[in-house]
Amino acid sequence: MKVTEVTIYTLKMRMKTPFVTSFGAVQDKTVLVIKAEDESGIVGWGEGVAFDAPSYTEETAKTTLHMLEEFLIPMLLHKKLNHPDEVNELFKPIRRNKMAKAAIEGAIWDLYAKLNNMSLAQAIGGIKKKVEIGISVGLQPTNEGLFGIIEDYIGQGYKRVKVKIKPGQDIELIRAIRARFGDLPLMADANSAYTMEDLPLLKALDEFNLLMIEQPLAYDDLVEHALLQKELTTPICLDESINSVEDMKRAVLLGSCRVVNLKIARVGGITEAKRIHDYCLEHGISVWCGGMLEAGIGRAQAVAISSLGGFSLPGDTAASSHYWEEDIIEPEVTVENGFIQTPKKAGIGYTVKQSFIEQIAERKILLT
Ligand code: OSB
Ligand code: MG
Repeated sequence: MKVTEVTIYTLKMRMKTPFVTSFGAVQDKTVLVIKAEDESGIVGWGEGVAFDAPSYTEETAKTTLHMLEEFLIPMLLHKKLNHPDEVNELFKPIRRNKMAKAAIEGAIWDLYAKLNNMSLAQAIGGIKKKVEIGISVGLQPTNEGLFGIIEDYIGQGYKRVKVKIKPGQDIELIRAIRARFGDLPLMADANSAYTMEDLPLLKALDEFNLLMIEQPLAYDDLVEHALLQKELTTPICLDESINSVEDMKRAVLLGSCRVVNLKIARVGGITEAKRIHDYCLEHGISVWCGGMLEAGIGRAQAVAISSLGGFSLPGDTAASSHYWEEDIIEPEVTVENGFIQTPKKAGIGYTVKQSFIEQIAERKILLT
């Protein structure tokens, strides 16, 4: 493979409803679409998924665009590659900037799979014909509103429900959901909203038999999560705190979690995500695939990685229609009885709607 030109499209996509977490709301999602063309004319597609504000991680849509334009894509252009794993190695001199790296690395994986006439899932080593899906529901203004949404998604077959919590919207909220929905497979995601001062409250949540509690403490902490896990019967799932296989090793050494929410973008790409998956399998950590409110290309990558054998719990990769009036791929991603079929076609397995992208793009940047 040798990439001879890369096009970056910047899109602003309006979500059907704003997604609210303990750190804020997202309604207009900036989507970077990355098109990488090989010397043979074959095209690979990637997606930049960072948010506009640096509140989930330190990256933003603008910092990822900057890194891609000024550093990452120039490093990659006209370089001969035998395998997409080499991209991870190539980018090692650039510190962090994981979502920027993942955006272009994903395009190289798609290109590689297409050049070898394999599905992305196959290229990664995926084995599952369909992947199991849950729903992540943002904070809602009222409990009644939240109950309506949960009812709707259970009715559609989603396999588990994740709700967001934050101080003031936590224990009574979970109690109310349990009272209303009984033993529904339920978990809570705090997006780092608590500290060890909240230990009594976090311990009190044990009563509700949550599947797990996601990222209760600081985004950059592993030590206090380990102390907390010793105090809780509920498994801790780390999201923000795991950004590399090295982080995962430290978390295992310390006992910081029993579960990991794996997002390709957060860890710098598919190669690193696969390494974390393999490490977790060997060390008894459960793995599932999280979401970044992605458009279709990122969603397709999530489906592919979820087809790896170690993804043993339902992921957050909901149907395209949960987020968008119109997605950038066809067919759109659909969920039936709580499963997405792993596509068999070459590459990401969905067709990218280039004319739709051209039509809605705010900017188009060509790098050669
Ligand atoms: O913590 O997993 C998270 C959305 C935005 C930022 C952070 C998170 C989330 C989600 C939604 O939980 C996942 C999705 O539906 O894409
Ligand atoms: Mg999370």
